[in-house]
Amino acid sequence: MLNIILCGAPGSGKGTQSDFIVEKYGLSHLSTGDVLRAEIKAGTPLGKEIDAIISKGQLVSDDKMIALIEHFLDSLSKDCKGVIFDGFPRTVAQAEALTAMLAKRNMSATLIDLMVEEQSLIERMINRGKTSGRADDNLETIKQRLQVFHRQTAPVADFYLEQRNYFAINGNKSMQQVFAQIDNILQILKH
Ligand code: B4P
Repeated sequence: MLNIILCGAPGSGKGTQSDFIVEKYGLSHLSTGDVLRAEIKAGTPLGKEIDAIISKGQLVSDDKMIALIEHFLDSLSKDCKGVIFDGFPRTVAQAEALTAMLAKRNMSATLIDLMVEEQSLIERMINRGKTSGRADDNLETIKQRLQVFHRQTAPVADFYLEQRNYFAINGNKSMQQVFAQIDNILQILKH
């Protein structure tokens, strides 16, 4: 199975590149951001709790996220070609839990790190905010999310680097040029 983790700052293009990868490689796509937004849209009590957290640019608790991933892994079909973890893990605790959950199922995952300059990230999210309707695509929340990223998510890359399960790519290029870099990595990982 070809399991990859797309990691990068908010707005780095994880969702965008996931769509390209699904189209070419037919992998199962799990975007934790999409799952959380669906829960908010459903208007459940849990959704209301999540909405308050995301609107402030904070992360949902590790316990909730790890339970969600365990449930997803249990639901995978036998003929699944592999998984794109988009936006998970976002903390070292989530990375440790994912490694253990995958090992239990004789699986592992490689992290692909989308490196994008901060000014571009801000511009992209402000632009997305014009149409996304997302409560977290405004300048104040974006700045908060970037701080949370540097403090809590950036160490996840080191975790995978130490395990030699890590690739970094230049995410400042066009969507197609970024995908070309990811495609090269996936060709290596497939063999
Ligand atoms: P996410 O949904 O993961 O969203 P994101 O980081 O903002 O976006 P992404 O990197 O996917 O960017 P996109 O492709 O859309 O997270 C949202 C929130 O959910 C988090 O802040 C957190 O609160 C919560 N959450 C999620 N997972 C969690 C977890 N594991 N633990 C705890 N909390 C969690 O691209 C952005 C924009 O740029 C788009 O408009 C796109 O068109 C444009 N773009 C993309 N690539 C481009 C390129 N190469 N050039 C120019 N523009 C580009």
